[in-house]
Amino acid sequence: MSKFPWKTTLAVSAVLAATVYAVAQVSSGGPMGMHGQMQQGGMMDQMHSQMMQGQGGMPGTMGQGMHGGMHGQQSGAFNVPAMPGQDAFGTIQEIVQILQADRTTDWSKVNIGALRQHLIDMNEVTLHAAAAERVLDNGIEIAVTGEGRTLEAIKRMVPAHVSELREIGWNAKSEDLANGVKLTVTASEAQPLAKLKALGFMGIMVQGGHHQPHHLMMAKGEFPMH
Ligand SMILES: [Cu+2]
Repeated sequence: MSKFPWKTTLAVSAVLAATVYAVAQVSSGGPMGMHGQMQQGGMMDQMHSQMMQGQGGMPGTMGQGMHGGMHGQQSGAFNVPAMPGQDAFGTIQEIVQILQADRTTDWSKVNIGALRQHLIDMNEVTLHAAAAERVLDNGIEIAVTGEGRTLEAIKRMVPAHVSELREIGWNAKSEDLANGVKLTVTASEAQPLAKLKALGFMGIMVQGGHHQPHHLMMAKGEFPMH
């Protein structure tokens, strides 16, 4: 009846026994399975109660992801997973949890769709924009280009980021290109040329800590969209 060679079945059973088996109720059909189940009974009870504690103690609001993850790694025990999925998904989840935990949230203004569009912009600019960097005598010039959705994201994000850079004391400016934006950063004592060259487009884009508060404002409908 079996289509699979015995050795393969045994190997699969072994893998199951070593991983999934200890936590969940797995088929007790194989000889290894039966053996493992009997030996690990006590351990399963222990892990089960750990899982229950983890669920009971899980905070429902902000900071949960990172804290839970670190805790899980340190203890090395089975626990509830901390990772929500993709980074954008997790970012939105965290913001929604903050809004839900805040009694003053004005749901008539909340706009999670706007935050999602911004996170798509961030994805486009970070992962899909082309960045042609040219080193000048006293700075760096970067032609950030793309098409379609990527181009839209570049036009929104790069000039907005220049404003943020200027606020934290950088000599930055942007200029429209047909297929993107030209970003120019002039070197200074605080931002020497060697550093600008090393940072390049994305190293410059991540300067400042404005995204986190801006994301919350966008979600609350308080951020002027471009
Ligand atoms: Cu952002």
